[in-house]
Amino acid sequence: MPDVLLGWDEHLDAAWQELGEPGAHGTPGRVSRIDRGWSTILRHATDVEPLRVRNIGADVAVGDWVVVDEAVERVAHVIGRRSAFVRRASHEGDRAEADVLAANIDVVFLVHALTAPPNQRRLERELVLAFDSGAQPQIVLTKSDVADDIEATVTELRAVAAGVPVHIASGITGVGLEPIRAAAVGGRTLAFFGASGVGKSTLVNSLIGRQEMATSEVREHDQRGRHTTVATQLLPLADGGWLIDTPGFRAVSLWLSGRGIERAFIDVFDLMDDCRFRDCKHDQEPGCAVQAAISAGELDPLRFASLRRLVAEEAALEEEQARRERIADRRKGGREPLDGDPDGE
Ligand SMILES: Nc1nc2c(ncn2[C@@H]2O[C@H](COP(=O)(O)OP(=O)(O)OP(=O)(O)O)[C@@H](O)[C@H]2O)c(=O)[nH]1
Ligand SMILES: [Mg+2]
Ligand SMILES: [Zn+2]
Repeated sequence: MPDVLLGWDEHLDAAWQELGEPGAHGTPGRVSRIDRGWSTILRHATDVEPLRVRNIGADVAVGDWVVVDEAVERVAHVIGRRSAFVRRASHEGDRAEADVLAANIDVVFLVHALTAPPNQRRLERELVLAFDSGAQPQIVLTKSDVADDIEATVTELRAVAAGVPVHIASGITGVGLEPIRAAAVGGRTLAFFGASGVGKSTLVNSLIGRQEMATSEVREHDQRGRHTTVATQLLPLADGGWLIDTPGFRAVSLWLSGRGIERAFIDVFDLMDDCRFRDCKHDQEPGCAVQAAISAGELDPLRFASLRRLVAEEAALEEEQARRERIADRRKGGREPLDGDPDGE
């Protein structure tokens, strides 16, 4: 039986059983770090000699539970995830690929710094991914020890926070860390995401009580970070529970969304329910509750525009996926690809 203290649970156990033979061979371990084709794997919560094996060809992410082959050379199986924070990989021009930033997490902390101007549009996108992850989203606003107008920043971000908890903290003074630590009770896994320089690693170091992760100064003129953390890492908390520190990322591109958009924009969807016509386009229609709220100053038109962009982005992605599936089906059926099909060879 894999280690419950490392995050094993019934869901993972069921997914493991489903692998059957030879998948059920060997005891699963948890990926704590990935470096260019190598996975570091913990076999139990206090493993001081983790395995290091190849993961070429295996679709692994930090936090995954995996089964290693008998020769202990490579990842043989990845056990079905119970949650994962996924964005669209940012390879310009390429076909859409998923980029799994962390797996098997209980709480997603979206980290923003109180020292930078509030970025509502970024938080909205992050919330969509966080809701879609299957984990519980929360927000941490860092650098409270040096921020000027905390109230104003908090108010702006809360306006787009879809009701999720917002914590104000400092990784330097340790203020505001208790609610974050409390989220890990019961051996749960917390993952931190956000732009470079917002203070994720500083927060993680403060929570675990030692300088495990390297940190570095942001650029003075624009508060941008220097991409200090280069590898995602799973780290134990002293009293149980796990933290995942991740490299700062710039692009928050949507991956296929479940109900993430609806949940991140629940206030706007609630308004839409009140439109007079069920097929209201929220444009010029009479009785449109969305336009009424915008006129009344109750809904920021920028937030509504943001929702429209996200819905369009998701629709384009779904369209592309559907097209790829059609092509794959046709190939399976042994028929020729259609003329002019960019994917047909
Ligand atoms: N005053 C103050 N400085 C902080 C706080 N948190 C982080 N910093 C500083 O901000 C800078 C960036 O912090 P990091 O923890 O490296 O940021 P990060 O989010 O891990 O950045 P990447 O690894 O590049 O994604 C460092 O100089 C930290 O000392 C805080 O709460 N208060
Ligand atoms: Mg970092
Ligand atoms: Zn409407």
